[in-house]
Amino acid sequence: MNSQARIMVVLCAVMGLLMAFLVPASAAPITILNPSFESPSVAQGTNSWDAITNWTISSGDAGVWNPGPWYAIPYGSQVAWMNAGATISQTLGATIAPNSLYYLQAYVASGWYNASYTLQLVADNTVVAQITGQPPAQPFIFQQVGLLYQPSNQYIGDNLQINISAAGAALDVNKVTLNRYIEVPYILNPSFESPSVAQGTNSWDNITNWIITSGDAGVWNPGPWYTTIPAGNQIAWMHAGATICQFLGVKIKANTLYNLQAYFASGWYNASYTLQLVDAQDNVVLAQITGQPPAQPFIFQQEGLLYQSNSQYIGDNLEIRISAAGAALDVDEVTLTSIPIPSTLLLLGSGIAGMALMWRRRS
Ligand SMILES: [Ca+2]
Repeated sequence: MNSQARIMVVLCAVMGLLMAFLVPASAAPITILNPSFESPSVAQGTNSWDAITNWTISSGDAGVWNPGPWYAIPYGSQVAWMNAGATISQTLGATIAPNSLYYLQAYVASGWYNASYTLQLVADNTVVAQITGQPPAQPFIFQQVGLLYQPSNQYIGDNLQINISAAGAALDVNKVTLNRYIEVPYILNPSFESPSVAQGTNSWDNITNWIITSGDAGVWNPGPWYTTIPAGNQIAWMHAGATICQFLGVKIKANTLYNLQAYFASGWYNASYTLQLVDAQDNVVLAQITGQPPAQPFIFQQEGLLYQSNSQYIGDNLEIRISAAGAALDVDEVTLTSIPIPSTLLLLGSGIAGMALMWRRRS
């Protein structure tokens, strides 16, 4: 590494650190009406029949129940009861926002041994995420269950709907919550708008905040070459054999899920990309993805990878590397975001892997 690169690394580290402090990760609750089934209010030991305020009973029989001494209830004094075959739904007022990870949770219980629940998130009349399971075998004990949903671009702006279904036997439900984890951006000049160049022109071996470690690369303002650019007016161009990287001020945190994404395109048929998340201290590739941009020239497609922090690398700085092979590659809008993994989700490692696969298929 030459001295200029070293200085850039230090600058990146300082600026990245500042950004990390200015934009803390946070969970924002999404409003669910009557989330804990306290309305309509009923007397202890009684229930409503096919009436739950703000919820639609789209199949079967369901209502609210004030069970009194039957239950230790997580919130309030009422639960929703659902017979096997029942589904309750609520369409939320909030629209799906980009750079988000949604976490739907509910408490489920049953007085029967063979009850099962299904939680679903629906967008644009499509089930986008679901989880099915059984409440605790011990009767009348509530357990919190949940699912993660990372929206793909096609659903941004749509309303989310929640479905809860019961099968096998009667199910009780309490306190439904939906949180949006707002992802934290870490990358400088992520969409290659700097240095700014005139339409139809490009920079050569100069991309602000990025280090070109091999081959030739720069920014390009392609104008009419591209009908759609993911962000701004400029993209990065990379010749075959080129690698660009950025050292981030972000240190790897425990129990964190990192999501690295970028848009790729090419004017050639045999271009391929490699996107890597790297431990900069140990020079270890933590996660990578290799593939080809769309066969149709000058069409961008988003690709990405997920990395769940491993205790061995905690405290080390992250680096992003992007490489081109085969033919010239164009890149835009690189995003690295992270969310702290709630402790209950650490048990759902397979669910996270499943989500990654689903997400890749859709993109
Ligand atoms: Ca751009």
